[in-house]
Amino acid sequence: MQRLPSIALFSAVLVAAAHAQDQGADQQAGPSWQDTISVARPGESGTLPGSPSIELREVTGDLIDPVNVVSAKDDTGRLFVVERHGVVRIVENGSLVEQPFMDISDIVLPYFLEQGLYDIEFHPDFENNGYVYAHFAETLRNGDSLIVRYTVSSDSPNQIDPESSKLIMQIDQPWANHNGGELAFGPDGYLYIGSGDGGWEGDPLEAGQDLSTLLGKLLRIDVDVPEDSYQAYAIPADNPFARQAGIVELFGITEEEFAQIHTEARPEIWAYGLRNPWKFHFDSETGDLYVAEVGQNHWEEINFQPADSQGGENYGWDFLMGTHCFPIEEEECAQVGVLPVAEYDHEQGCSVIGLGVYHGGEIEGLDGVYLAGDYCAGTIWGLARGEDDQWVFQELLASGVQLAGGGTDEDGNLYVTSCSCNYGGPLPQENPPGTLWQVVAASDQDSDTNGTTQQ
Ligand SMILES: [Ca+2]
Ligand SMILES: [Ca+2]
Ligand SMILES: [Ca+2]
Repeated sequence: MQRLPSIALFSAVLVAAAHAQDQGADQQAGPSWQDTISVARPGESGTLPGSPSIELREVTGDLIDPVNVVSAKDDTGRLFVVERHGVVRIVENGSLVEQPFMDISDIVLPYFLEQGLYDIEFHPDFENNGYVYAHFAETLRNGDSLIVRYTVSSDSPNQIDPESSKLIMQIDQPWANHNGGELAFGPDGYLYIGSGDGGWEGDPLEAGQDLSTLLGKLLRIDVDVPEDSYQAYAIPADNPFARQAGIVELFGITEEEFAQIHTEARPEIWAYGLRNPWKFHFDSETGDLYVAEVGQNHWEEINFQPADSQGGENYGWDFLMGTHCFPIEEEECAQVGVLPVAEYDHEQGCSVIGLGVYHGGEIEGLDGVYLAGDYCAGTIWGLARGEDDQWVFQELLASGVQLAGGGTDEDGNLYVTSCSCNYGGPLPQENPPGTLWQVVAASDQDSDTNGTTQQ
């Protein structure tokens, strides 16, 4: 029981899990839950129904540690490339615009590889309100995560107004690693925020399972509050922990409603049990959500959340890593929460980089396939349901580049970024330049051995 955070007293799931762990030694020998689950692993899960074949085509180089690529979905066709040191560059008609869209490098802390500017997202009504949200490690607060809203300049659609900043949220960061960082507006119009477990290794804060902290979570907030409100955001009424208990409610509520009351839980939480959700992506057509969860030393995993999810999923950290016990040496453990649909081990990579769901219409067999890559190995896999409805996780490309991020344009075409960036430095500006690539159909003529082509 000593590994359980106190908040677990409020969680039937966790108490049950701990009970099962305590009883582990007494369990009758028999098939473990791990023998009966289905999770897709590369090489073991078959092939994708449409047999897609891809390569990477260079769009532009000369980027400084590019970690994300974003579309404003405003019919301008512009792509926005997030550089880790705090700058956002525009790619228009295939070429890099000289003037940055945004430069907040004076307040962004990029010293550790997992720090810096993580992502920007455009408000769903960006065309009318000009709002852009940035998530970054801030210098004065020694790397604490800030989510700040900026407004596009009234003089130029290709620049934010640097004076327009409005603080939306601050998340204290006890350690430099595991900061999550991804932002996305869901089909519901709410802003989703990926937040890591705080850092170090082994989740020393037990943040993943602690509902009283924003660390180790997927958060969901409503940024559409009146400008004169004292709150920078509101809590969507249907967030799973939005309901706060009042004494007057003691009578006349159901057992199910009691089970949903967690008096210490942060109402911003949408899902929990996460270690470092560095990237997550919604499918722009179905609303399904894919969370690429960076694991610790052994397994990388991808979690699938269907569009009709009510939230409140526990993705298992730090009871589990993928579908395996944590610590890994434990041979038996309880199944906790929602298992990933795909996983791969560290023989095949080191950190999963979610790239996005393809809907570009050009690459045969790739429509609706979610792509993920690996930062160390450069492998790109495709994830989708096969003909028997089982998940298939298939290698599509050995790219040979160091993958860092990915995203789609407004037509559903998929782009990925690569860097030459490593733990231990140097600073982003001193690294060899990074590259923006488009995922395109493989053409046997002009691909080199790495499956990448220069423009
Ligand atoms: Ca994003
Ligand atoms: Ca951290
Ligand atoms: Ca998990």
